[in-house]
Amino acid sequence: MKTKEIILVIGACGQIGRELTSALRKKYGTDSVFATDIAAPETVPASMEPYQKLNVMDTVALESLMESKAFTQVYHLAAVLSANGERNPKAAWDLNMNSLLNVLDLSVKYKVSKVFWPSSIAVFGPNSQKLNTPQYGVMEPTTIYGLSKAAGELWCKYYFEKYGLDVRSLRYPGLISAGEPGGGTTDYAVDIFHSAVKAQVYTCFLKEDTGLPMMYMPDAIRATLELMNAPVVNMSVRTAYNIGALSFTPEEIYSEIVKQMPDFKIAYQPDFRQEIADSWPQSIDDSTARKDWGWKPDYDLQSMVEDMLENIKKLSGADCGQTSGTAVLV
Ligand code: AKB
Repeated sequence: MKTKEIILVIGACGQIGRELTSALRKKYGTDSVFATDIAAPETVPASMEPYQKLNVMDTVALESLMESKAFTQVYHLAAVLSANGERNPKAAWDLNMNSLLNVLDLSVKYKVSKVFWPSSIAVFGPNSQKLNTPQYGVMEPTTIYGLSKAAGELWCKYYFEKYGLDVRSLRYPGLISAGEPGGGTTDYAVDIFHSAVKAQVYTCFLKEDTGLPMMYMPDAIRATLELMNAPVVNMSVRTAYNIGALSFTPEEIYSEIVKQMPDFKIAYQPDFRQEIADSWPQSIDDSTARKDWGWKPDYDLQSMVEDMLENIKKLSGADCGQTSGTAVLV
């Protein structure tokens, strides 16, 4: 007999959380997916219901929720990203690490079947291979966010090996969606669309030739669902899987947008985020994910830009956007 899934999403109001919660609800039913975030309920759209305010650092509150609901899956998305992390490194480390440890401990205690926790290309550093960065190789991240993701990956593997907890993870590249991003170095690739649609000049905080791995949100959501639904025997990676899709520079995405919005202008004013971007890979070797669970992205630069512009135009005026419903459910 198939067990009914009861799913907890932590960080449901963030850039990934909004779209993942909606995709999980399409797949498993609204009432089976319980959304939580630090945001006060009155600031959260009614479509988030069932929703509860939760500070993931509050172990007592998290335990009382997990004790009351018998969750079968937990998606722990709350994190401080790369740029914000550098503003207060110790606070970022504390939140990113201790929240993960809380979730892992309680998931063991309450016998959760599967846990998802996102990692990032930020686990790589200046000594990593820049092009086609392999699954295994030199990492040595230089941001506190990258340090916390690299250490977190090893904690996930440790909990799998010591306690049999089925934790799965992806090293997301920069994620592009109509909704607001969360304080990362790749956020320029979202901000640029909002300026284009508002007919404003976009001032980019990275240099024009800074290549980074990126992914359109519908691909990222589908990757997450595919990973979580893959047979356990196929999971050869217990840290986090490399996944790739697009790689482009600010000038390349600008050129693609200009094809549709010929008056759009860009200026460059690199700031502290340039050093972070320079430490990361330019493209990712995701052959292990392709082999283990069939990963394959759908969107290229042109189709992503077309879809984003259409979505942002539709959304202008609304502040908490969701990318198109083209994410395929698995
Ligand atoms: C960031 O820029 O910090 C994130 C990431 C690549 O994980 N988008």
